[in-house]
Amino acid sequence: MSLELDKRILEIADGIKTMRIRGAGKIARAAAEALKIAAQTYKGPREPVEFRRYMDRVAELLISTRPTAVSLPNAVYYVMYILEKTEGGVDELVDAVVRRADEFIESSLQAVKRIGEIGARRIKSGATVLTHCHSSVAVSVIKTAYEMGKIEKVYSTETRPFYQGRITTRQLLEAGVPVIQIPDSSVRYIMHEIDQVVVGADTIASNGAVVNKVGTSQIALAAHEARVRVFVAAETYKFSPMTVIGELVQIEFRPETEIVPRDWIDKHPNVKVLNPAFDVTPPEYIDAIITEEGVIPPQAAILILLEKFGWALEKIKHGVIHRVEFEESLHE
Ligand code: RUB
Repeated sequence: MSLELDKRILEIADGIKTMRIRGAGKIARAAAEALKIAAQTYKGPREPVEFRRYMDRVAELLISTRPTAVSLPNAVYYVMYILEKTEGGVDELVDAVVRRADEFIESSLQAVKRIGEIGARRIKSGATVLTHCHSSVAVSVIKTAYEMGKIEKVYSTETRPFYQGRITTRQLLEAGVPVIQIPDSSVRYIMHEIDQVVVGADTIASNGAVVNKVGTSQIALAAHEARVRVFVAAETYKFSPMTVIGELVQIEFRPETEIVPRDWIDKHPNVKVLNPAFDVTPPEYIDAIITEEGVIPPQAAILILLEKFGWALEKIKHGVIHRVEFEESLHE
């Protein structure tokens, strides 16, 4: 018989699925928080094996909510790994999960701040910057650069169909940054005014390809054509170790009703509507990736993976990796 989960856990899972909680970093932190709540509200048998089984169930539920951002499974595995490392009774395991979740959340927030500082140094004085979607990390870079007096103005795309660009615009306005909201389709027209593009990432593959909000690759293409530099701001837990062995990143397709209203679909039953939420920008169109560890060329993504996942990569190569072992090297 499976235990009933605390309402807050289900709310977080549903929040991620329905995008009330969104953005790769926030999703990761929310998942860590849900694991913490799960541990704190465990009411099952006082057997460690039962507690582990229950936590596995919560972990699987969280990972199943959205497929593209690797930050989500990376965060979950990071927290869950402590269950492999901790001995003792259920009380000890609960404490360990709570501490581990707090540690992830804290280090994730620190990383966002640090990338803001490192990234701001890469913004040139008097820059006009273009950003896409809403990335907390990209906003952190832009805000910090603005505080340093470097930003003249920012173009923020609407980011159809979900309009996350409006969140970016609002946050930048609140910080006093001059910001202009533009439709996604005007990016190439506006590109001659842009000095630098700064975007976030959901997942970075081992070859340096960046998976981010759909439209990012078109922006990168237009920037490339206009010789405008493209920077990706991303914490190291957005790098995907499984891509080292050729696993592809799954692109999420969201409901058609985000694109057109239900009654329109009903009136045009033969029209197929597609709503891919992310796309892949090849490394050739990216100038640098700004992480909390420093700035790297996209081609050096493998070095981040080797540094953070080195031990696990050996096992991945031999096909004997399982997700918890994986996590060990991620954070050592
Ligand atoms: C959000 C998106 C963001 C990245 C990075 O997509 O693509 O650019 O997740 O965000 P969605 P952050 O709105 O579909 O989740 O820097 O905040 O982690």
